[in-house]
Amino acid sequence: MADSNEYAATFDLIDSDDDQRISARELERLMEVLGSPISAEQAEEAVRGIDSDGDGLISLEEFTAYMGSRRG
Ligand SMILES: [Ca+2]
Ligand SMILES: [Ca+2]
Repeated sequence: MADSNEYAATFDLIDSDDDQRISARELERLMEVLGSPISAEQAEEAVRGIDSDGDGLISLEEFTAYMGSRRG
């Protein structure tokens, strides 16, 4: 059952309510913890940029694609 997805642990960390989706609220909280607070509007904008199926939430699949593309 080993998940080879190296981003799954990070994803779980951000997904504080364990619904397997990252919401704008969770992203906002993460940035606050990281010491780079963003507004709710900025969080929603960031989610929209990563959310490829348009459900307003980031799935592990979308998160992985985003992180992978950032690495180049
Ligand atoms: Ca969540
Ligand atoms: Ca989505």
